[in-house]
Amino acid sequence: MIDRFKLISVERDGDIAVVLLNRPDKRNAVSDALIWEIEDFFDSPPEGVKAVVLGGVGKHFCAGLDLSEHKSRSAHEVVKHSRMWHRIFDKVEFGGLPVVAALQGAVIGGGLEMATSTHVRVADTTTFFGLPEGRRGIFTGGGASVRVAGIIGAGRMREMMLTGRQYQAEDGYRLGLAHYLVEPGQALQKAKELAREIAGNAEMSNYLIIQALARIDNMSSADGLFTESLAAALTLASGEAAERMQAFLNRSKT
Ligand code: 1HE
Repeated sequence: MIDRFKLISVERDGDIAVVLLNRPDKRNAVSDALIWEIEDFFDSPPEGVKAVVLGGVGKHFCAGLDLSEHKSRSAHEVVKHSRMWHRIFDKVEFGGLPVVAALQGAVIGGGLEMATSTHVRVADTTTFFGLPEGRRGIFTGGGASVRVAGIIGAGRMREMMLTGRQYQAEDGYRLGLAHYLVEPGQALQKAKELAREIAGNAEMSNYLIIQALARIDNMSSADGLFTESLAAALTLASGEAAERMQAFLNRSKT
């Protein structure tokens, strides 16, 4: 256990780190202090960690923005706050480590924005996904317009926000908000298994899978294909790729 944190718990488990939002009495609502601890973790993950599990203590992954901190902010303060969330969720998505989310209960508003900045998402069947911003008189500010719309499409996201509709676990899984659906209470276990598998990949491959795919998605086809060739060259020309391919061909390791 790493004890410089108060609102998240961080535990080292071999070559993975397990980071849990730890404010269950407030349903893991994201206060400034909490999101700064997430930034602190991703700025300097423990030496040797190769993959991260991100989950929440209690029955809910995360109830989103801590509404109690947002009753009276000026427009300028809100823009700066939103940009701060963008900066920190960019560190989750592009910090260089694969991140597997373990989801249960509420994955709402900023909680969904945080979840969609991870790379692999496991939901148990108690999970529900929502964007209640419209109901609260606000708009998304932590990246949902890009990351949630990128997964379910702007049309579905618009409908979700206008009607306050929540998707239950099964539907969220079908739409790609989660990649795995497991029994209640099993998400953390499954996320750890996946993180260990991912940690066993070549680091350069993991790095490029995280960095390159999202960027290629924003490029023209011609630029994307060229970037793909560069990424392929960086991995294939590495010593580790040669070793892994030889091991496969020797049937000594897959
Ligand atoms: C909170 C928050 C919060 C709970 N900020 N304090 N997010 C929302 O609009 C979701 C609001 N929360 C809920 O809908 C529900 O709390 C849950 C469905 C997640 C859970 O329900 P339940 O019945 O288990 O808990 P509860 O009784 O509603 O809440 C327990 C406590 O957590 C209570 O505090 P207490 O001191 O009265 O015990 C709640 O006030 C507190 N709590 N959620 C602050 N979100 C950068 S843009 C992002 C924009 C957004 O994220 S908008 C979505 C905000």
